[in-house]
Amino acid sequence: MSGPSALLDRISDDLATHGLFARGVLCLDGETSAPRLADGAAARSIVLVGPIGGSLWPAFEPWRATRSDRGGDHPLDAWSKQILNAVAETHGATAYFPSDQPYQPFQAWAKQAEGLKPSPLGILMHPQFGLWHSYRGALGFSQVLDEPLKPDTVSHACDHCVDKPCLSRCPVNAIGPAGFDVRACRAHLATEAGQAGCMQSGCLARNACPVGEAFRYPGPQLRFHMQAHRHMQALGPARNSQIRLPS
Ligand code: B12
Repeated sequence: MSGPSALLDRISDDLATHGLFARGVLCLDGETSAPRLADGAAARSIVLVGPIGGSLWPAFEPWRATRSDRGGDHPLDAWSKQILNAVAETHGATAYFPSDQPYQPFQAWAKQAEGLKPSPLGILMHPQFGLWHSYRGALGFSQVLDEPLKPDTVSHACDHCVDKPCLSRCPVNAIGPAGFDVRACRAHLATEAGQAGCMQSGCLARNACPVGEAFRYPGPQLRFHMQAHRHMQALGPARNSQIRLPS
């Protein structure tokens, strides 16, 4: 079999052994903001790639253990690049990564491809996986792919959540209607209480969300992401000040 959906099946097979999934597909209609392919042309389709719950951890952890440098300063990015650059080469795609600058609009892509909306934390809410999902990269293609994974309508769980525990669990109120106060969050993480709380068990606000609890990351992965969040290099004012969340 050939054609766009067969291509997607082959990509999905290649990703599955690494605990990664083709999360969604979106087509770009020759937009000027479309990311560039390796040959300089605008990408016509994007396949979003990411884990579901802790699915990547059983592949990532053993990989990291074999590296003499433990994967370097950004091990998850290094691992993702190794896998996705190879998958991209196999399938004639160009790979993009969420932490590479200039930032590609991964969340905007996910909204379009998967119909997701932001939770009060800024992280996109998935109807099944809750806040326990992310994006490790995207594959850009010169051809227009089918969008078989695109849902018609997606229920946004936060619309039906009356208590919104995510808004009241942060020990330093770093999350509120005005946005996410990164500075307050990081200052707390450096304290004894922060070390014993969020650094140990993961962001308490994120943990408070009742949606997709079965997909919560395993403890070592939660701690890994909190370390990364705490130590992420400040690259500009937005990183260290009050961040206004999307509407
Ligand atoms: C910079 C950045 C941060 C910065 C600041 C965010 C900001 N807006 O400036 C900091 C370091 C604070 C941060 C923190 C986290 N981030 Co962040 N971050 C990014 C990054 C690299 C760029 C965002 C950006 O500027 N995009 C450029 C614009 C043009 O793209 P966009 O899609 O249109 O932008 C949307 C987002 O910026 C969003 N937004 C705005 N403000 C905030 C604030 C937060 C905290 C988040 C998560 C999103 C968000 O609204 C925009 C419109 O939709 C993205 C990856 C990416 N390339 O998108 C990840 C990304 C948004 N982050 C992500 C995550 C998971 C986190 C953390 C939970 C990670 C962690 N280690 O715990 C924390 C949140 C802390 C918490 N409360 O739990 C995920 C979100 C996945 C999802 N399910 O939605 C992304 C997509 C990375 C990924 N690999 O999947 N992040």
